[in-house]
This record gives sequence, structure tokens and C-alpha cells, in this order.
Amino acid sequence: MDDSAARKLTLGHLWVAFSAFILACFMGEYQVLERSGFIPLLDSPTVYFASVSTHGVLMGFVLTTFFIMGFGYYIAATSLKTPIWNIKLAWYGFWLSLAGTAMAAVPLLTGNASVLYTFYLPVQAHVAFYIGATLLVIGSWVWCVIMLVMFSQWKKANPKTPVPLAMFATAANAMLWLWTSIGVALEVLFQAIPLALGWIDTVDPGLARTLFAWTLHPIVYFWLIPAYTAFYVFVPKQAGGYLFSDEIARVAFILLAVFGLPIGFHHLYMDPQQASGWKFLHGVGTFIVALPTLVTGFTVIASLEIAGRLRGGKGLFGWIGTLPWTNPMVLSVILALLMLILGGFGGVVNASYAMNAMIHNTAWVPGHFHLIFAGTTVIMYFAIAYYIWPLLVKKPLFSNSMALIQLWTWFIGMSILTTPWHVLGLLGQPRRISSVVYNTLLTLAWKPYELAMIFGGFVLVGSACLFVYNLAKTQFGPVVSDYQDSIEFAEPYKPVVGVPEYLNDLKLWNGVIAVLMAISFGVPILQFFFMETFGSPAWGY
Ligand code: HAS
Ligand code: CU
Repeated sequence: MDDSAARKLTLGHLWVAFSAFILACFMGEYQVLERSGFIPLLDSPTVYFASVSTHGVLMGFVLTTFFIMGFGYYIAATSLKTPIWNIKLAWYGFWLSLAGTAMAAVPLLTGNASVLYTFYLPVQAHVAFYIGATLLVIGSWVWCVIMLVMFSQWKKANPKTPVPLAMFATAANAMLWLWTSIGVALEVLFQAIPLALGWIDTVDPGLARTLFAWTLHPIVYFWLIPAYTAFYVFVPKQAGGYLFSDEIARVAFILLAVFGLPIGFHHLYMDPQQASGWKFLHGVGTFIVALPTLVTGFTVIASLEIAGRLRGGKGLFGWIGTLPWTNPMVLSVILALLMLILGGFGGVVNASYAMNAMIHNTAWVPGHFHLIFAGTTVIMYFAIAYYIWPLLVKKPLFSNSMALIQLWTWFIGMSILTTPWHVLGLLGQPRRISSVVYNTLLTLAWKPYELAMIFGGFVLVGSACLFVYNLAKTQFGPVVSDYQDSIEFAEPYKPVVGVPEYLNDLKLWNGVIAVLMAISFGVPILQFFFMETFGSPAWGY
């Protein structure tokens, strides 16, 4: 099959993703420097908040959304072995998202949208920021529709065969994202934009935060699912073995999509607007959603063990040494799992209602999400890029050893950056501050940790440059006429003969989500309309 149209589409998306990424890395380093206060010349809360808002939007919305769309298109084309359905529409979605990004970038870079990536109202940005973000999301809905259409068309054409696991995961993510983005879309359309345009004078911050919480938790699984997809469909083969279980993988993706959604109030434990009973309900759901990650950890490690033993590994741990550590995909998964131990542990601390009081709004939280997102998740984005880039450009990777150095330095840099961040949180440093204007024994105790973070950031910037350099050199290097490699999906240990329909379709789960969302968000949202709550005037911009 000639997949050149799909390859071009994927490359376009991935270049936008990684351009946003590299820019945001430099901003991150500036931010740790500014916040440390070591270089007085850099001190500027205005520039700091413009930078940290841009950094968050680029990493959390642009890198992720474009990467997920590009990777999804490639998975659909290669796993279903069909051309992209309506590729014109796909390009239209791409340009819409890109135009939205450019539109939001203007107020961000000029300090007119210094509202952080969570843009909690009543802090207000220029209207172009909200409209730009909306266009980015609408462009991504185009991707969702194309993925779901391809999923169901393929199912109809192949009624007896299970949908390939990679496509099942991608379609589940498309369904998840449609549900996820509704919360923030409502907030932006009915609150942020009317406020920014002066159509309304006040907004209810409690309602805004509730709607944002709808989006804030599942969005992290939207980011995570491509990483888990690589865990299941690429890693076992690259390690030289088999996937421990195809069915367990499907269960994990379903659980992530279903239970990732109705639990956002773990971001609002310390907020006054919701009652503790609802928070408790969301808290219980949060512990349930840790389950698919534990299942994933188990399945991936079991798959690695199969590979290690097939390669001659003996004894309880001997199989770890025989794994191909020089394969970027295998090295990445090992480093990703190591970061997941503490990153996930931090998540469980956050999710514990009482312990949340200790860490909420402290530096611990950015420590948590840099480790689990920028660490575990993004290192798998690198692994995927290293794996598919040669297939996309039909040239071998420019340098495997450079890729290995890059992955190790990302892991080391992220560990040096995030360990002090967690400690600073426990030492009481608030998050979202640009400087401390007073010196006490407490704030002086923060200094050594900030120094370590600056160093960690430098290592990360260097690593990010190596990544982009390697991809560019691969793509723009000399033409290779006899390049033959093609994508390889992992085979399950026991062949899949037939999976039950509930593990091969999403309709049932879509219905379950609708019910769970009605239960967990119905009254908490409606209460703002039948109780007398107060609006707040905007401030900021
Ligand atoms: Fe989180 C805040 C709870 C996962 C991202 N999280 C955030 C924010 C972001 C984020 C961006 O309950 C900040 C939002 C903001 O700006 O306000 N999070 C959790 C929980 C999990 C979790 C329970 N988060 C993620 C993932 C993210 C992410 C994934 C991005 C990709 N998070 C919270 C809470 C808050 C929060 C509260 C609000 C805090 C506050 O107060 O503001 C779970 O999904 C985690 C489950 C993971 C585990 C780990 C299992 C470990 C395994 C590794 C095994 C490996 C081995 C090594 C043994 C339970 C599977 C093998 C080695 C070899 C060599 C083979
Ligand atoms: Cu969350």
C-alpha cells in the first residue's frame, strides 16, 4: 500500500508538536533561573508569567494534541492498512488547529494572556487567546471524527476479526478526548469569551473551576494513551518477545477512558464550592483509575520478562540484563517505568483527600506532573518518534547512540529537576510564584534545591536539542534508495482468536461514561443554577 499521503500528514503534525516542544524547553529553563532569583537581571514577574503561560500551553496543549493526532493518523493507516478516510478533512483540521495556535500565541507572547495553562477565571486573558484555544480544540475534534469513522468502517468490513489493538487504543482515546473537551469548551464558550468581550460583567469562578475540572483529569490520560499504546504494541516486539496479553491491554484502555472522566474533583479538594460528599465520590474514582496503570505496569514488565528470558536471561532478575538496552524503545520504556514509580506515588498522595491538604498549591504539584508527564509520557513520545521517523522519511535514524544519550540525559535531567521540586513543596514553597520578596530561614532553605533545578533544566535543554537535531538530520540526510523497514506490531503471547464484543467496541463504554458523568457532574454543575451563588468581576488583563 502506498502510504505516502498518511506519512506526510503525520510528519506535518509531528513537526508542529516538536517545534512547540523545543521552544517551550528553553522557556522552562528561563523560568527556573528567574524564580531562583540568582540572576537579578532576569527578575520580572511580567515576563515570568507570560513565559510560564506560554510554556504550559505549548507543552500541555500544542505538543500533545499535535503529537497525538499525527501518531493516530499513522496508527490508523498502518494498523488498518487503509488510506486515511477523507484526508482533505484531516488537513483542514490540521490547519484549523495551527491557526488557533498562532492566534493564541500572539496574546501569550505579548503578555496579554498570562493566565497559566489552566486559565482559571476570573483571571482574564485577551479574547484572542480563548478563540485560538477553541480553534485548536475544534481542529482536534476533526481528528476524533476521522479516527472513529475509520474504526467503525473497518469493523464493518471485517466483522469476524478483532480490531488491531493499536487502533482500538487510538479510537478509545478519540472517544475520551471528545468527552474530555466538553467541560472546558462550555467554560470558554459561556463564561470566558463573553467575559472577555464585555457581554457579561461577572462570572462564577466556582462553576468555571468545576467545568475545568471536568477536563483537567481526563486530559492527562489523553496525553498518556499514546505512551501506553507504544508500551503494548511496540515494546514487546522491539524487546524481542511477545505481548503478555492483548485482552488485558484492551481492558486497561477501557478503564482509563471510563474512569478517567468522572473524577476531576481531586483537583478541587481544597475548593469551597463543592460539598465534601462529591469530592469523596471523585476521590474513590481516582483510586479506581490507578488500577489500569498498575495493570499496564504488570503487563509491560511481564512482556519484557518474556523477551529477556527468550534472549537467555535466567534467574529472578537475570532477564533484565539480557534486554536490548541499546534499542531506544526498550530503553525508553525502562526509564519511563522508573519515573512512573515516584510520579504515580505522588499522584496517589495527591488523590488522598487528607494528604492533598499538605501538598495542594505547593511546588510538589508541578514536581508530580513534570515527572509523570514530561518524564514518563514525553520520553515515550521520543521513543515513538525514534521508531517511526525512519519509516516516515524512508531513511535510517541518523544516530542510534545519540538517541540513547538523549534518552538517558532526559531521564537524569528530569530526576534532577523534579526531586527538589517535590522537596520544595514539602518545605512549603507555593506553586505559581515568580519570586519571594522576603527572606526568612524558610525561604533561604529553598535555595540549594533551586540551584539543583537550574542544573536539571540545563541537562534537559541539551537533551531536547539532541532530540530535534537527530530527527532533522535523519529527515534531511542523504536519500537512501533501498530503505526497506516497515512498521512491526507486537504479537500477543497467546494468539487472539476472538475477543468479546465489549473488548472490541466502544458503544457500550460510551453509554457507561454518559451515566457516570451524569452522576458525578450533574448536581455539582446544576447547583450553580438553583442556588444563589455570586459572580466575580474579571481581573488581570
Ligand atoms: Fe496527576 C495533578 C492524581 C497521573 C498530570 N496531575 C496533576 C496535574 C497534572 C497531572 C498536569 O488526586 C496538575 C494540574 C494543575 O495544574 O493543577 N495523577 C493523579 C493520580 C494519577 C495521576 C492518582 N497525572 C497523572 C498522569 C499525568 C498527570 C499520568 C500526565 C500524563 N494529579 C493527581 C491529583 C492532582 C494531580 C490528585 C491534583 C493535585 C492538586 O492538589 O492540585 C494516577 O494515574 C497514577 C497511577 C500510577 C501509579 C504508579 C504505578 C507504577 C508503576 C511502575 C512499575 C515499575 C517498576 C519498575 C516496578 C499508581 C506501574 C520496573 C523496572 C524495570 C527495570 C523493568
Ligand atoms: Cu487529575
